[in-house]
Amino acid sequence: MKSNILAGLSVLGLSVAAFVAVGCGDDSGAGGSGGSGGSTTSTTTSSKATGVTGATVTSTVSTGTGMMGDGNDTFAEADPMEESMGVPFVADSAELNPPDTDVDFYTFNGLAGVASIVAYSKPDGDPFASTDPDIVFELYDSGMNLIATNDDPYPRDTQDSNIITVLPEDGTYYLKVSEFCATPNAGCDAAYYDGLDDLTYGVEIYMEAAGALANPIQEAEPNDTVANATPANLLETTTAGQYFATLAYGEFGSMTDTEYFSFTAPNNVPITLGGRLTTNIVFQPPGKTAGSGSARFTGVVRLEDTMGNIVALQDWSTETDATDYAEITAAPLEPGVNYVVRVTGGPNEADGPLAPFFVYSHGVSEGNPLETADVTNNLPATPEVLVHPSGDTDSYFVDGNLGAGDTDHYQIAVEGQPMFAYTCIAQRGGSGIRGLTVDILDAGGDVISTGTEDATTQLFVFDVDPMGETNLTVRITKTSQDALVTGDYYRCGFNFYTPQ
Ligand SMILES: [Ca+2]
Ligand SMILES: [Ca+2]
Ligand SMILES: [Ca+2]
Ligand SMILES: [Ca+2]
Repeated sequence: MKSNILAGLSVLGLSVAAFVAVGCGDDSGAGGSGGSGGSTTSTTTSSKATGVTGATVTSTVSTGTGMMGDGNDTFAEADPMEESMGVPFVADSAELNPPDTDVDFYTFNGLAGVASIVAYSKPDGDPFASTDPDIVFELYDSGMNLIATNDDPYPRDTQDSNIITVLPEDGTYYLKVSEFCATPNAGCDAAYYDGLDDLTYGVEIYMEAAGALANPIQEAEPNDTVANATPANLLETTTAGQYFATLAYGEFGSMTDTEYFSFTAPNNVPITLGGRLTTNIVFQPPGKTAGSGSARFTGVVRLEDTMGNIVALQDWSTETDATDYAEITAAPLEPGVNYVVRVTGGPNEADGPLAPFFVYSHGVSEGNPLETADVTNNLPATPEVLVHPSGDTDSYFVDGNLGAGDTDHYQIAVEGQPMFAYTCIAQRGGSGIRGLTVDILDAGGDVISTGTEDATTQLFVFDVDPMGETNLTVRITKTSQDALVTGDYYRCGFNFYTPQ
């Protein structure tokens, strides 16, 4: 996807995620780094993190199938993928050349069950680099029927595609790889192609049935009450306190079918940056043209403790946008406490040729630095002064809470930059906050920018002129709290920049 607006959105969103990933410890090599290492404590950082040890596959097997005169332009010419340790792969020397017209077809031996198909093209640490192709995946069954598509992953933490689906049966599948600009109506200009200087990519396919996923959890029916919830604890890596993301899945027998998964919040995740233990739970959208291929939307998702408190709730039952997805983001967890994830089906998705399944990735991590002056930051005269994360002089990140009657003020330094952007998530991350509002105040207390969130609108404002101010004050308020949901958490990121 090439949209500048969405790119900006994702870059900022990524910054929030990437900073969270720092909490995993720099020694992990994981986080937002494109799935290397295969371990992470956060699904925000990368859904690729659900793959096990796959990162070594392309580097240990050097001969590829993608460069053989590029004769793989049709189903009939599809190249069989190689396979290593149960992971079908395309070596990362394959090319989309020329990028505006080339498409590459492959076949692989698919195994029934949950699967994660991952592209590797963008350079490490630069998941939106304009020098490398913006990959799009299309997955077809043995009859060459389209069953799933992904341009950019959900959540959009890179432009390297990631299809997460449940393969219906063992057999041959086709994977079509193309540049986003080669898709119909992409409308890419010459400058874009001029900027591409590395056309290579690779593909790896992690399947549960091949033992190549870190922590796949299939529901065990019946799991329709808290008492018979399917156990879905996170799996610790070889590094204490670091956890693989769980990839949990099941099927909705009907629109109102409800399933429970249980887990205990880990009590040993390192908290080193002033944050708290948080969780992210992200569902893949259904349908074949932009999603997993499932025939049903995910409706209502809840995170509950065993006392029945609803920490987070995401009601997606009226959501039918093909590329929106249910997520719980930045929800706080109490270490050592038991929780359940409660999942209820949504509307039928006519675009989905596969079973009415759901699949979600679930990770835990230290969140952004938590607000520390909840009482004094009520007043604009005494805002809480935010500090940059280590090694980043353009951004600020904070997690906070808005209790009844609460107002939070933060001070951020402009650092001489000509533009800034900000994003926050509360309701759209499952918080009970309603009507989250961010006002940006100048030194005189006048509002120079306002952003609001509701059930269908992400709070994301960009290209804001800081009006020559040295510091800006951020005021965060809400209009109400959902009657059912106890969680009143929010997560924000602020980024100053020079427009390109
Ligand atoms: Ca080709
Ligand atoms: Ca893409
Ligand atoms: Ca406050
Ligand atoms: Ca507060």
